[in-house]
Amino acid sequence: MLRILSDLHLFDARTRVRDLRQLAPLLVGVQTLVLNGDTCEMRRGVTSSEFDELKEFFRQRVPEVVFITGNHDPVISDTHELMTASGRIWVTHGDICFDDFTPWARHAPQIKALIAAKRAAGYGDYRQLAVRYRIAREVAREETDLPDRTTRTWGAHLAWAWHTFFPPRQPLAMMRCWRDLPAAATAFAREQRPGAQVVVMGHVHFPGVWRHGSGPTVINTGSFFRPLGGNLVDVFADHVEVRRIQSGTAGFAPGRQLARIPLRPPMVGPGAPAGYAPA
Ligand SMILES: [Mn+2]
Repeated sequence: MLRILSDLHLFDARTRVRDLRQLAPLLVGVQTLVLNGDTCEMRRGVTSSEFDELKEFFRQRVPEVVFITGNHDPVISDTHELMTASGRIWVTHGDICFDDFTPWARHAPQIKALIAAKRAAGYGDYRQLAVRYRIAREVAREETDLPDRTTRTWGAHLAWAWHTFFPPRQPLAMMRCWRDLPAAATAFAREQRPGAQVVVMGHVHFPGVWRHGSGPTVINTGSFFRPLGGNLVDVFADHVEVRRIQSGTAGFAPGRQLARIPLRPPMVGPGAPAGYAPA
């Protein structure tokens, strides 16, 4: 079984994951683990030995691990998306659904300026996924106006809260993104990944399952932050399951099933999406 998690935000002062071993119950029986972005906070305070330790933790427990990039870990790998189940499932972090990636960020003006400079420099059509991924990951590497997320003191928490909730433009922008992501993901999938029946994203930290008209089912896996928490996605041969991630004294574990989505037979032969031969 292939399991998708996202937004662990390891090393961030507010993630509920304080020790990697808390994650062990989520890895039992998993053949392929897909970490769909923002696995760790790489832009401040992560040493290369901490980074090696976390990669090793997963690789010791799961036969195959796929690290997909997010805006907080833009250099964790060169993988920005995954098409799985013969092209029926599209997995990507989700920031590329928004023209300015993280519209709720306090440093949104800097993000906008970096994007504008790259678009003016002729990176290509901004509607194209390859262009989006390239610009998004370069911007994430170049951002400098970032709050301190990794210091665990009351002063640092207060500064973070102030920077996150004031001015209130920021929480309002975040709620707009909660509202807009399912429709944006549906539109993007229809254009760029028309064979996808299921789209799995994280990024906005708002877990849920949506379907707009005849579009694909959009799943958001939330995060490991309070208060909304997260969901996991399990991919089987003929269906997808969404389950709540529950937390207890033993750490995090798969909880109750929230949705079960049957997969249509894979598209093979003439008319199948180019490049997505069945595994
Ligand atoms: Mn993100």
